[in-house]
Amino acid sequence: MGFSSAAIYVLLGMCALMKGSHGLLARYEAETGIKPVYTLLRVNMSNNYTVPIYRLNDYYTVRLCLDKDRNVTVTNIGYSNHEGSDNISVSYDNYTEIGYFQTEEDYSTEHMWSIMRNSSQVGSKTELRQGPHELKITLVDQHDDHGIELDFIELTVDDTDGSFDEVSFWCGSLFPPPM
Ligand SMILES: [Ca+2]
Ligand SMILES: [Ca+2]
Repeated sequence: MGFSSAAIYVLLGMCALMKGSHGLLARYEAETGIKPVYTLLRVNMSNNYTVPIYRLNDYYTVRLCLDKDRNVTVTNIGYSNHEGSDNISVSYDNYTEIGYFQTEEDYSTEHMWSIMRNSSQVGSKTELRQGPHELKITLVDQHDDHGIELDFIELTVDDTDGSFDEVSFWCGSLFPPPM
């Protein structure tokens, strides 16, 4: 009995530590809040839709509404790519580039837009101040004329006191797209 209680406390402690050190995962489908004309039906992709970023310097932005100062990490960006690889820049508020990733080249199949790929973490943890921010994803270099399709964005947000609210964090726009 005593051992079980101790084990539970150790487990609880580990959970708290994981939450404190890694933060919470906040996920946003790229097609959320965008007019249907700008989305593409891709049944193998997350939530069945993507958003094209095809031409050089085309970009996608998502608004963040910080209820307080928080540390935010771009943990993963889901995308699909056609043929040649591209360089994708990720920045905050139009000027602070936190990093970039290179998309995976693939000439193997006709269905490349339906192959889900992951950027993994981009840049390092950034402290964002309370208030509105904009996360921008820009096609800065491309090796073909097709760019990428953006599927989803995953951020890890530090939440030391349990006050994080994901809908507010995405400025209230965390809803499925119109069908
Ligand atoms: Ca491409
Ligand atoms: Ca999607």
